[in-house]
Amino acid sequence: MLQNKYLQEVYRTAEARNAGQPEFLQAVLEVLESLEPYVEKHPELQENCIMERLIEPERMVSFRVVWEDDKGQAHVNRGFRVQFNSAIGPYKGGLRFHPSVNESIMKFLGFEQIFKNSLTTLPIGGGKGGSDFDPHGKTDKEVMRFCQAFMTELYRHIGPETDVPAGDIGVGAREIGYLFGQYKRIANEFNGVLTGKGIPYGGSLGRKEATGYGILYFADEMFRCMKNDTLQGKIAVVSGSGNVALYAAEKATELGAKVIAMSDSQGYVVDENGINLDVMIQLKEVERARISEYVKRVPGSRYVEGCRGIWSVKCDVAFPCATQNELHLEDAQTLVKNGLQALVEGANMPCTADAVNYFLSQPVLFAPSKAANAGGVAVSALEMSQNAMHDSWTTEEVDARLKKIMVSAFHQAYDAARECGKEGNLVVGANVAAFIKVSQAMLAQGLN
Ligand code: NDP
Ligand code: 2IT
Repeated sequence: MLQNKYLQEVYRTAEARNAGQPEFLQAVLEVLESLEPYVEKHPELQENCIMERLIEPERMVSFRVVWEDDKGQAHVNRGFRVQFNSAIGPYKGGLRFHPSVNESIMKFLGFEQIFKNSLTTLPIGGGKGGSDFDPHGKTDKEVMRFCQAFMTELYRHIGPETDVPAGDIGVGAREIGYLFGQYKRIANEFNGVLTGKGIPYGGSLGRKEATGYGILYFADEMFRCMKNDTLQGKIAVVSGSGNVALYAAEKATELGAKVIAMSDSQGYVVDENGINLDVMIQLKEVERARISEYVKRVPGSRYVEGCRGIWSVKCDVAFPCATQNELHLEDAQTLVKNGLQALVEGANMPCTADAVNYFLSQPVLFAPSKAANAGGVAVSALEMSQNAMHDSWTTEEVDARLKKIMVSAFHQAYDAARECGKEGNLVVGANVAAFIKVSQAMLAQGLN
C-alpha cells in the first residue's frame, strides 16, 4: 500500500489512464512501492514530474500486419513497438510473438526493460514490441512472410542509434534472420539494428545462452553472498523449455545442481535422474516438438498435463522461465512448504504480486527478474558494441563480461536494499538502484 501522497496520486492517475491494463499496472505499482522512501527524500522528483514521466511511454506505435499463408489466404495481425524511455541510451528490448500480446503486456515489458537495462551498467534505454501472431504450427515460409510484413512497417521506427529490437517469446534466431533480411532490403544498410542475429551475419557469440547463463551467474552470487553456500547438489525446477529455460537448465547443471522438471504451455516432465538436456534441446530448439515427447525418448521420466503443476515438484531452487504471472500465491505456498531455499525469476514478472510478497515474508532468497534475467539484454548491448566496431569477440570474452555484469547487478541490488534499510530485499534494491541512474539522467536532460 502506498503511503506517500504524491505517489498515491501518480498511481491513481495511472489506473484511470491505463484502465484494462492489469499487467502494466502491476509492474508500475511494484516500482512505486519500492521507491517510496527514496522519493520522500528527493522533492526534485515531484517538481519535475519524474514519476509521471517514467510511467508514460515516450512513444508507442501500433500497426496492421497483413500476410499470406501457404494456401494463399490472407491474415491480419496487430504489431506494436513501445519506445518507453531513452534517458540512458537508445530504446532496447525484445519483440514477442504470442497470441496473448496486447497493449498491457507490451507496456509492462517495456517498463520493466528500463530498469533492467539500467542494471546492466550499459547505455541502453527501455523498449519492447511484438505481435499477437502465433508462430506455433506455422511453416518457415509463413513465418518469413509474417516477419517481412511486420518489418515493412517497423523499419521506419528503428535504427542502430534509435531503437534496437531483439528476441523474446516466439522470436528466436529464425525470426530475427527474416526480420533483419527485410530491414536490410528496405533501409539499404547492414548495421546493428537488431540483436540476437545469427553468428555468420553479425550476431554475438554467447547471445543465445546469455539470458539463461546470466540467471545462474546471478543465482550463484546470491547464494554465495547471502547464504554462504553454492548451487552444488541443489535440486532445481525450471519452468518453460524455450530459449531462457534451456540455457538456465544447462548452466544450473554445470554448476552442480540437478534439474528434475521442465515444462511447456501444455504440461511438464519430471526426470528424477536429472533432465537430459541434449534430448531436451533437440526436441524444443531443433524439432519444435511438445515437451510430452521427452518421455518417449528418456525411460524413467514422466509427463503430467497442465503447466502449473510443476510448482508441486519438491525442490531447493525454483526458476520460473516461461511467462508473466505463471506462479501464483498457492504455488508459492506449496514451494515453501516443500522446503524451497530460493526463487530466481527467469521470465519477466513470472510471479504474481501476492506470490512475490509471500516469498519476501519467508526465509527464502528471492531474485527479481529485472535483475536476474538482465544477461540477455546485456549481451545484446555487447553485440551492438561489436557491430559498431565492425568486430567480433570470442565466446570466452563475452562470457567473462556477462559474468561480471551479473555479479554487478546482484551487488547493485543488494547494496541499494541495505542502504534503504531493507537488507536482503532484492526487489526494492533492484528498483532503487536502477531508478537512481535513470532519474538522474532524466533530471540532467531537462523537461522532455
Ligand atoms: P521462448 O518462446 O523461447 O519460450 C517460451 C517458453 O515458455 C516455452 O516453453 C513456452 O511453451 C512457454 N510459455 C509461453 N507462454 C506461456 C504461457 N502463457 N503459459 C505457459 N507457458 C508458456 O521464449 P523465451 O525463453 O525467450 O522467454 C521466456 C521468458 O523469458 C519470457 O518471460 C521472456 O520475456 C523472458 N526473457 C527472455 C529473454 C530472451 O533473451 N529471450 C531475455 C530476458 C527475459 P510453448 O512452447 O508451449 O508455448
Ligand atoms: O526481456 C528481455 O530482456 C529480452 N527479451 C531481451 C531483450 C534484448 O534486447 O536482448
